[in-house]
Amino acid sequence: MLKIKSARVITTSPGRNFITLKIETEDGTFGLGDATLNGRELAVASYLQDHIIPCLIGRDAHQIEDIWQYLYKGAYWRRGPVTMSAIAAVDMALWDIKAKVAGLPLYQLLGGACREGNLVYAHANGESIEETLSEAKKYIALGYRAVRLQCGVPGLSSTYGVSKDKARYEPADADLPTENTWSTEKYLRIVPQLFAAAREELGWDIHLLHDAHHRMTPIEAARLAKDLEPYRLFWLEDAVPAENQANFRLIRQHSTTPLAVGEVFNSIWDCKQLIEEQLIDYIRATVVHAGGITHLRRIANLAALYNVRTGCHGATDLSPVTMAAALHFGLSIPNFGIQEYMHHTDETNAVFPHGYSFSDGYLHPGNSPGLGVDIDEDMAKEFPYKRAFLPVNRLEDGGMHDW
Ligand code: GCO
Ligand code: MG
Repeated sequence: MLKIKSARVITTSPGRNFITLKIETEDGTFGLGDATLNGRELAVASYLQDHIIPCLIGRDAHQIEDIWQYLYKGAYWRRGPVTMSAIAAVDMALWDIKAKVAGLPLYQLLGGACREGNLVYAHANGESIEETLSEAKKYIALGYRAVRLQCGVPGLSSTYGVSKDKARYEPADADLPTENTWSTEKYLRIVPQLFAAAREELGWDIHLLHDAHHRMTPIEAARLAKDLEPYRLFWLEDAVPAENQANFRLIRQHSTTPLAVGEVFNSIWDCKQLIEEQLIDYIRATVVHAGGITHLRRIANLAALYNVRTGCHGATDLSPVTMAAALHFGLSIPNFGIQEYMHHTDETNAVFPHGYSFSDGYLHPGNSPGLGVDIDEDMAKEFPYKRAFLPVNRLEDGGMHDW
């Protein structure tokens, strides 16, 4: 029995907001869990603070599965991003503690490494096709083997995935939601041109990815997937909103472009039909928003039965704690596909010192016991929470659309 002595929520904003759970056990070991839900951070902080932490004290930190079931079934109200991010934070922290007590990097407890590193993809974006490709070349020169390409849409003043700060894309940038304007027709004209130019300039030895960010209807997405076929994408992401999982049938019927979805999913139930009907190729659910390592492992195991591989979400609104957890997880599962990787700010890296490192296109979680991530609590205090919303999206006639 390893009793949980205390748990607390640390809110910090070193460049962007992060919610971190720190659990301490009576032998003095501590574990960290990420609970960041971009644009809705304080809801998860309260869920942890007010509804989870009081139930954790005195429990056996080693009983990870039992605590997961207790928090999931015990709430009565199931699933949802707030609940599942809070449970994920507890789960990550408990795995961190267990691995530290064992004196092993977490991936060893999950079955050991079954690859040398996690293949990652970088983010290249620009206002124009040219600018996007010149960004992509910089990543290729750094050793990346996979790059996601996003470019501006002529006729629209802004679009998803194109930022001023080339190193990272930080959409939650305003005290109240920014209003963007969207036109699928305009978007559908530029994307095939981007990828035609990319294959011409970058060649065929680099994996290319694209994120459509849930804005098309199934038939529009089918057309884009078909138009992109000649350029052999690694994946087309979030082609359509996936609440209606059957949406993907239509895209599948028309195209062999591989499909990825799931960064907003928070449980195995959100992807059950997509996986069982083999409607996707990559599942993007990740540790923080999908109930932690315990639940993501269930999703990955189901996916493995149907030849679906993982491609965990890894934007900068997921903290280094999630990145580390995803890397240990990715190293240990047979059906790993790729990991998204966008650099955090220097301030974030300073608040969360970590052992993972990039080399030759791959990220490795490192070999220190546990997750291999710490938090500098004094420094964290220097960066108080700053309200920040994700943008909203309207069509050219003013009607609300998916962002
Ligand atoms: C991605 C995502 C992100 C999200 C962001 C929202 O593929 O990386 O789409 O860019 O928009 O995580 O908080
Ligand atoms: Mg995405």
